Amino acid sequence: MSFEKTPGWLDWHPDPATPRFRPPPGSVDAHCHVFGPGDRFPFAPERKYTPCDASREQLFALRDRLGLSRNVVVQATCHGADNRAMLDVLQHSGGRARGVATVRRSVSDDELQAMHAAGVRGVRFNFVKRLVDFTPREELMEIAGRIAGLGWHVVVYFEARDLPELWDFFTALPTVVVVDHMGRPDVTQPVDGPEFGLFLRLMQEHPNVWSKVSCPERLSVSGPPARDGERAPYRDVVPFARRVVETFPDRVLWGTDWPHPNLKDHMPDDGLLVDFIPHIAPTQEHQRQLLVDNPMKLYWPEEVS
Ligand code: 0GY
Repeated sequence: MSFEKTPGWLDWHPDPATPRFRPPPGSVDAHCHVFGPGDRFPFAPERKYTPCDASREQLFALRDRLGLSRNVVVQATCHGADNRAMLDVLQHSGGRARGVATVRRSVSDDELQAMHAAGVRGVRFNFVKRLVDFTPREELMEIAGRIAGLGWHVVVYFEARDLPELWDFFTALPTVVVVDHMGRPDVTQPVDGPEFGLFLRLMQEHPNVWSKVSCPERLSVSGPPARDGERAPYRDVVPFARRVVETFPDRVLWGTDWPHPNLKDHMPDDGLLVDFIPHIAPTQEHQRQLLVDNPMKLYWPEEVS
């Protein structure tokens, strides 16, 4: 089956630069996706966008090129609750990929067990209205209760302005809760302002809440980076991500977000995204926690002594 891409769709970067920053051995890309390929894994009828293809072979090639060792593949909304493309990655990764699924209330215990055996360790609840239709909170809470028994966690994706309304739901979840992209702050607001302050308070008051310090290319308003060695890449996002890393060094994760769905202005060079890391985690200790220790604890605990 062939699919027509959403008009204006930006394809992933075909030739990313080799990063100047060398990630520590065993580093994990803890937020990435695959798209199709559509002729093998058709996109879901309820999707809000139709992307280009982005296969597991291409994901593994990027992993190696960037000097990373492992992937956490997050189910993309264009596949709805059909997790086959994501599971296919896990099954062909030689144990070097884990997954985060999207499931509906109708999922059976046998299906959850099979996903666990394949390497799924979490479910994602998406509250970004342009990406998904509304799901009642009680349905999500029921799913969270079931996956808690497997030792999985919940990944949540939302925009900063919606945090006040979502607060009670998030803080009632019975699992580790991983927030995508720092809750999508408006980086034109002060890092010490009330909006980001609420997100920091969520993490401060709830030690089960983790954050991905990912997606500077999505959050930045200062535009694409210059590779001139003077300007920090995505410099307006640096104070936000650095604050989270330095305040909660044992609860942060990093990821490329390849193949970067729904970008409008520019497609990032994934090599530059790796070069962003030392700006937000300047010390080797924080780099190791962000890229190795924390994702290993969450996704490969059996390998952590
Ligand atoms: C991201 C961000 C986006 C999309 C999705 O699953 C998805 O479709 O996550 C977005 O459009 O902001 O984290 O990949």
